Amino acid sequence: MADHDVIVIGAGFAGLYQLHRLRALGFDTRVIEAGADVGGTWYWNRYPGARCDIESVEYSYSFDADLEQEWDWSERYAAQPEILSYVRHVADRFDLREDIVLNTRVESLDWDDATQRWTVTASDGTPRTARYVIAATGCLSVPSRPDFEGLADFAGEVLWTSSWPHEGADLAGKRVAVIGTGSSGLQTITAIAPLVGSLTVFQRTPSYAVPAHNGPNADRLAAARTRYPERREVSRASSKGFDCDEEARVLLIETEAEAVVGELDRRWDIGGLCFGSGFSDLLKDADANEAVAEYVRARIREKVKSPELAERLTPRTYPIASKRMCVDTGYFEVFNQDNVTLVDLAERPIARMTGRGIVTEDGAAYDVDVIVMATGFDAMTGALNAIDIRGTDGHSLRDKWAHGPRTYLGLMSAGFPNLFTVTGPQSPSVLSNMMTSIEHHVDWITRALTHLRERGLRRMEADPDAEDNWVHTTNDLGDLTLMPQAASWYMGANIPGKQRVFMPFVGGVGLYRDLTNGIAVSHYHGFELS
Ligand code: NA7
Repeated sequence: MADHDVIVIGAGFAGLYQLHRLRALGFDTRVIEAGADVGGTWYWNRYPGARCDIESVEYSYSFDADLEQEWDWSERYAAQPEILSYVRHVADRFDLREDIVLNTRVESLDWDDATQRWTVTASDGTPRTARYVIAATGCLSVPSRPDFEGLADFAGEVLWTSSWPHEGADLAGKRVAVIGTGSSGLQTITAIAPLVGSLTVFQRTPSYAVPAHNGPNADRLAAARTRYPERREVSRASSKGFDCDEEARVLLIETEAEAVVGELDRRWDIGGLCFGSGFSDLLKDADANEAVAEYVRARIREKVKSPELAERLTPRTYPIASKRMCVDTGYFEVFNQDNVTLVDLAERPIARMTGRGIVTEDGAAYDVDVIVMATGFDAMTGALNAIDIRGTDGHSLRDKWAHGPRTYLGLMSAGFPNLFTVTGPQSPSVLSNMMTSIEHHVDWITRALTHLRERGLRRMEADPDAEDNWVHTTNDLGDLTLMPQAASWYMGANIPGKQRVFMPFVGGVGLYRDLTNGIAVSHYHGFELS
């Protein structure tokens, strides 16, 4: 039996940094990773056009000043191969690989009250125990694979953006269908449109997208390198975890319409997700939201030549930013190409797949060589629920979370001692720059384990009352916004049968950081330590 101080599940950005921190402090730590290499999200999502929608000088580790200075980010928004090279570089540079077990999926966790340890069962059959388990399992790591009738009969190739073949896929000249128009769909569609023979896009809900204005990064990188520490501090204190020039302007009290448009123009020209940070009432007031949404709709109309097509590509049924906004580079213009067709599933839903392609409910048949599924993820809770986790008295986490996740601070769940989650549900994670949130959680957990060790303590658990309060707080805060109005993956709405409950903490990264650090300083108020 291999016994460790800590087992970390997942060797993505979170798991690697967690290993680095704990090992430096002398904790015997083992990371177990399902993939054949490190990288997590960036190992699996290698579809054409895959790219981060946070700027590279923000979406990178801040824990090592030399690393910040050494690594060259070639573009404003890094593409997947460059991010994967960076993760691999970090694993090598900090000698992390020796403590990582690859190609191994954790299947179950069982808490033993007598020994105060977790038994970790994984696909390699090696028996392992650990005092602490840290789930660095990612928020978008379990693909949603809709059960389309007849899919098995399709004679062509089916490709999933979330597990794209490592050897790549030759789409040149082929008839390709893409199902899904979230970030992955938009990026794939834009990248493959110039090379495929024909492209048929199956859209259930149109996305709001802001321009990336991607490009070479030399000037931005040089500027960032002169002030990385200050920049990171701003990001840590911000609401979204990246430096966004957050002016607290209130759209509805702006008396001059030109002032609103001027600010939106300014942010549109800068590009990226800071577009949504100009007005503090964007997600609090329906009229303010509608004004910004209408601005973006007008931009879509400018890009798409056919007014009818533009209308179909225009989101109207949910508030802007209540789902993750997409960041695009020429997505809408793709629909001006003669060989690109949009199928609006709101009007004609998919009925089934056949040997030749896709048939919609109105009987129209779309014959294709390849179907690309860009259908998203079982977000936030999917990866944890995929593991059979049994806490005190054998209670299951899946059962506990059947009506939505229940955590204290998104870090622990009552009844599951010594089990921590990095960027878990009810933390800001998916609403933020994931790197800022990952580093904060890893630092917080590391500090907690050090606190326990220094005091000869062996067990930490969320108090049920503190957890209840946190669940209410996150739900109530969510309800103060327009976000629950969208049928989004933040709500679990994309997974049939999943409880609809708003999962992230909307209070912002800076507030959450102060709160959680304050709780650590107050000797972990709301946790039971023994
Ligand atoms: P998303 O954003 O969940 O997008 C998935 C897309 O797939 C979305 O357009 C869905 O439509 C569509 N979808 C899902 N299931 C179906 C079925 N059954 N039929 C038709 N269309 C379907 O996932 P992404 O991978 O694009 O992006 C995830 C995150 O990665 C993103 O937010 C960034 O943070 C990076 P729907 O909108 O549900 O109607």
